[in-house]
Amino acid sequence: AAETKELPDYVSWKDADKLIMHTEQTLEMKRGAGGTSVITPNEEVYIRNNLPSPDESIVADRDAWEVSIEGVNDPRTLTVGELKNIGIETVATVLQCSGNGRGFYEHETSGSQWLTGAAGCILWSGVPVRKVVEELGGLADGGNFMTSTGGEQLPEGVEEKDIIVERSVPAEAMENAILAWEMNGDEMPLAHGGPLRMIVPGYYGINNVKYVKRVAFTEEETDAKIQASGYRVRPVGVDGAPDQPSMWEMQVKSWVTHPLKDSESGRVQIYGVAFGGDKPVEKVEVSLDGGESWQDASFIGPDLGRFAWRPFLLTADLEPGDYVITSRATDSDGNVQPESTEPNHRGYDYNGWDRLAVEVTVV
Ligand code: MSS
Repeated sequence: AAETKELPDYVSWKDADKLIMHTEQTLEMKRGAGGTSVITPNEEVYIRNNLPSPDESIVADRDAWEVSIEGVNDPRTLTVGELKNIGIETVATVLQCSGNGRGFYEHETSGSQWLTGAAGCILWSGVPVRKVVEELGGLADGGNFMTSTGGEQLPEGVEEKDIIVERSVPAEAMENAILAWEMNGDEMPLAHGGPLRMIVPGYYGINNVKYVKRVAFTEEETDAKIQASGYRVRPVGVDGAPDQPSMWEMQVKSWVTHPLKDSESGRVQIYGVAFGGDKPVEKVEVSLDGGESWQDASFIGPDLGRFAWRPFLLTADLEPGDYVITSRATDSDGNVQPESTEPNHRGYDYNGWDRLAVEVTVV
């Protein structure tokens, strides 16, 4: 998967040199791409599509795109044009695939063998969902979950519930959620969910439904397969089921993005990214000896809020030798990134600092 192939049409505008193409529907950002200025450029942000991308025609008249809002006292279908008139807010979030790090597990897993690059830090602009709910008379009774439906055209002859991208999150997530039409200052690219995308800060990628056509406050979680049995954390060999934890809030994580290769001795800038998932990241430590000893790193760049990641830096004076460089983040609740991650059937979110380490020879 590692060699560069020609990018498919819907992402032809992306920076092929910075990406690894696993399949036409899954592109990973190379480790070390993305830069140190907090925000990941759109050209480098990973792609994960469970279904083929919709046709370009859905972004021809962006303001005309419709989303139906249900489970409120005054349910209505609103256009993007109308949403733009209700309110605007901007939020920075880490967008990370549930399977980011799958390639670090030792057990056999199906799905893209992502390493660190199914993640980016992005500024989204749109209308706060809570403002839309307010505008439509508030939540109706029994709205326990916020259920978002993707606008893909489904192929004929398949059971809709088996393939539709429809995700439920606890209704409280609405407090921070945004219906976004802008990504890092550009109109939302089709590949990332234009004309309109549900952004659920602090939650795994799958909950950030693209080309969203329906937002319903529902009593129960959707019975769509992608929710009922997909994206469920369970032991290796066990089938997915609704009583297992869903891939909702993200966990504390960090990794080094430089140096990745052999280095010259003397002063070396060691940096990477760290985030707390749905909590702020408080601290990052760096180890040069595979976790034997740790030193505090400092954060660089502006703090864009608790859902963003923070680039970190440790300046070290390195003698010639072999180093195993890794990082360990702590969130504001004191959760520390673990040494290794328990295997789970689908290989979700590997956050162990052991296998996220890089081996560097200094000469
Ligand atoms: N949405 C829709 N509509 N469809 C699809 O497919 N996918 C998911 C999300 N959303 C989808 C959606 C996933 S799964 C992810 S990660 C994300 O998205 C991604 O994003 P981008 O923009 O990067 O591509 Mo895993 O957890």
